[in-house]
Amino acid sequence: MTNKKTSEKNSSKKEEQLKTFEKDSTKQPLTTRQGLKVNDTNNSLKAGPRGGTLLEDFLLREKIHNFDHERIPERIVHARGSAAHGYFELFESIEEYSKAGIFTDTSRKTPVFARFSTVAGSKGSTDLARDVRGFAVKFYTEEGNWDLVGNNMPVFFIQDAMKFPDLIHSVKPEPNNEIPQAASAHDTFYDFVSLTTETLHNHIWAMSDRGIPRSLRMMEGFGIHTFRLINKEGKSHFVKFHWKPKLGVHSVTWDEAVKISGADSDFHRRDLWEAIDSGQFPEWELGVQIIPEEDEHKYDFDLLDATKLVPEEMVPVKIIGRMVLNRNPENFFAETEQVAFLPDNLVPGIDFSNDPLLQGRLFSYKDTQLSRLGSHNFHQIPINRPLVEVHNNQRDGHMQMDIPKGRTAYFPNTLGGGCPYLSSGDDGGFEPYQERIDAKKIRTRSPSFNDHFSQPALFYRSLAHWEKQHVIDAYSFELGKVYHEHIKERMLWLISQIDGSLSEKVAENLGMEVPKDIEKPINQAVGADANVEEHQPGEKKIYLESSPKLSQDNTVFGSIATRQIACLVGDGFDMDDFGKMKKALESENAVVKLVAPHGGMVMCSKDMKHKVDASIMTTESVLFDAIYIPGGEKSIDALLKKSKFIKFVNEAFKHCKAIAVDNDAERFLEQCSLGNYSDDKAVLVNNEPKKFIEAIGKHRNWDRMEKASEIPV
Ligand code: HDE
Repeated sequence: MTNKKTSEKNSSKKEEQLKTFEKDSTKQPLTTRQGLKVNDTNNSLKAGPRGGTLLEDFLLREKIHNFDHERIPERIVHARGSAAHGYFELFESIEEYSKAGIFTDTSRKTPVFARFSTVAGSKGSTDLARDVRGFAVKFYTEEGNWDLVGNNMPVFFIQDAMKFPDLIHSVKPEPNNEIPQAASAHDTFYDFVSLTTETLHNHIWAMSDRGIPRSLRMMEGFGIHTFRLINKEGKSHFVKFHWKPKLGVHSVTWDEAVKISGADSDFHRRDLWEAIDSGQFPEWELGVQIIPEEDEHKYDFDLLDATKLVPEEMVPVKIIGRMVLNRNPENFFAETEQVAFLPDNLVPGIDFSNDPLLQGRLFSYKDTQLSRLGSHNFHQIPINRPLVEVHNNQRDGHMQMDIPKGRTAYFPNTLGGGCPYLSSGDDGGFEPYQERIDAKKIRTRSPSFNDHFSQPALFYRSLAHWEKQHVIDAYSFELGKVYHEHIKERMLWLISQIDGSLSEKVAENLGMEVPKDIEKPINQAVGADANVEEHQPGEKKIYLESSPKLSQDNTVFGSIATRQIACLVGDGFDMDDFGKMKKALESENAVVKLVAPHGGMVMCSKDMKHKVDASIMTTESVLFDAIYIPGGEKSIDALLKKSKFIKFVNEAFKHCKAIAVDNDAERFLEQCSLGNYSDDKAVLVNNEPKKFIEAIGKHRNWDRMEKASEIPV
């Protein structure tokens, strides 16, 4: 057991380790890479003031040479990402299941580095693409690094690693014209999806609100694969990992996502950075679903199939610890870009299952880091270094940063005293789980993976009415962008396997009919030699009517911490109204911003100057969670003179956000297109701040959705 003092020390150990690599140039002279002080970094060395540049100019050559090599290949998938440092702590030991120190020692604070990402887009693409989000966490444990490299959805598109290049090639920009960027709504993606029925489950998650999160801090995370936990006695249990955000799971609407992409394509990155910077540290609880080995074949689905989830109603999630992110990186490239996550970074007490997707990942990540980071010594980059010491007989290669001492680089040896020596399991040595195997070597897919429709249907059945409407809209948008009729037809047929009314509504939006049946060109994910009949998607089963935990309607509500509130003000705004509201909102840790007709300063009714956070010209309604307009005759007149304020409020109303106005600000609402809002629970006129706070805490007023869809913005 680590005592409390040691635990605090451990949590800052990674920070200390990174600090030894940090470079602070304050009060330092500019030098070359060799440490030579430089007297001019503005002019190259020339043969006379108007003459040619001289080859001998090593200052010019060094500067340009470094510049030429600044970029490394971006990640093939998950190129766009943002990350932060923090720690993990365990609430209670689960030693009956795992011997891992991180799961048994409650006195530890384990440093972590978490990176969130989109999948399809390039490094500079928008944060708000409809996409799966990566959720990768590196734990710097006392036994070495453990990486849990997951996503924000509990299932994956495909079942076998062999299909990954096909999936990614289909969703990425099309190879002839490199269009579209960070978007799944195009022919090649739907050509593939419609032929590969196993994709249907992850696909409907991507079409749901999960595909467009409000914040990276408001997403769940999942390890997806079934892993193993191994206890001291060597007994194995299957496990699924879950991250549950303290702020609940919340999303934006598609209309907002599209507009945010234009107004601030760094929306998620900025949100994460600012929350941490302001001391509002994002937090997730870690949960485990534990399944005894004996129960491996008890379910209607295969635990090794990554396109299936285990409903929480069938196996509850046991919360065992929490992760807090409390420090932004010092340098994006050195940390967020160079971090290398590897699903094969394991510690004793955790092990792999035979999930064929996971097995393929164990090869891919190390391989990809090599081409991305350029050297197999990437583990020596500060962000990737474990906290424990590393000793082995591996040597040399590009960018070796260590200076290994001694004559021996082989094992066994006597000349090096037999070191570095081997550790037994009792001494913390990693021992693979001894799984019994008696099988034929065979290139196939298990028939137990063939059920492709039951779980997408369970997901859809479990959604609230507003979530279902968003799914209908998303399918209609995405398929509406597909050019080829036969692809749309196949998709409509597939969607009809999820739910008849869903496919009818999508078909209506597309101006098409749902085909009654289609020829066999589905589920082409089988080899030429395989029995195609045997590999067709199986019958839809209903083993659970609904799984309420899958709906965002049942997430955590109430907190307004870090929510962005736009206060629309002009000169003369009522300071009494504003002061009271601001105090109430800030006491709940919301972020209050003044949006005015101009930049600079704005004057309140008490003749005090207030700094404007954004002029109406530079900001958009979609960047805020709620709107407040204090009274003040002159202020309201000033707002009414700029039509963009009207659009601002109309848009917030359309997106079902809370709006509060005081005194003569109601005059402003009357000019907007809200219709009769007297019974709208989230349009508050002259109400207590408490009511406004409650409305923001509900995230959105979805009861307004139908009416809001008619607002012409
Ligand atoms: Fe990945 N994946 N993946 N993936 N993945 C990569 O590795 C790959 C899969 C995930 O923030 C790459 O370092 C294969 C599932 C995340 O740096 C690459 C297969 C899940 C990240 C790769 C999968 C993920 C990656 C590209 C099918 C959720 C970003 C850059 C067998 C459980 C990590 C890199 C970060 C990144 C391969 C499937 C999550 C190419 C072959 C399933 C969060 O190696």
